[in-house]
Amino acid sequence: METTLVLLKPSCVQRQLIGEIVNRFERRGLRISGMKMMQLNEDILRQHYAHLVDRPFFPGLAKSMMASPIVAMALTGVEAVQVVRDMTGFTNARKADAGTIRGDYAMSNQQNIVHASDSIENAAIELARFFRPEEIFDYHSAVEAFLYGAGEMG
Ligand code: IDP
Ligand code: MG
Repeated sequence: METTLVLLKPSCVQRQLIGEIVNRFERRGLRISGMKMMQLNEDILRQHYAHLVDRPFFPGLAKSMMASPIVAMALTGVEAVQVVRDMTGFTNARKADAGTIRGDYAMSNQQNIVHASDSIENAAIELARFFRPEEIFDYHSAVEAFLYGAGEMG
């Protein structure tokens, strides 16, 4: 099992799509291991988007991510990092495939509804950035035997 980080961005919260997006992850069979609303600040965004701080669009990106609270989620499942990333779709929502979250709910390269960790290594770093250890719950999912075949859970 892997756990990955998803952020429901202000573009999701403001458009009142929280329930709809959470529902897509639940329907897929991902287990919600942690979930909370947070107000981000410049400090955490400079860490989270360290690969983009020198880009000209960073100030606008940071502003958009602080425009309202966000919802942080920890999602758990077999190969959850790649599964969630595939559900998220291409960064520029106008180029994202229909059927992905960005391809179904967004029109922007920046206001693209969700963040999802892009590797197992980054998922661990990002989960630790947004959650305290006690905010992530390792509970048993009662439907697991019907979500996965024998041996698939490793
Ligand atoms: P990702 O969210 O698909 O992993 P990244 O390249 O890691 O894409 O970029 C992080 C976020 O920065 C994007 O989701 C988007 O909100 C914003 N972003 C990326 N590229 C641009 C751009 O060219 N203009 C404006 N915002 C951008
Ligand atoms: Mg990224």
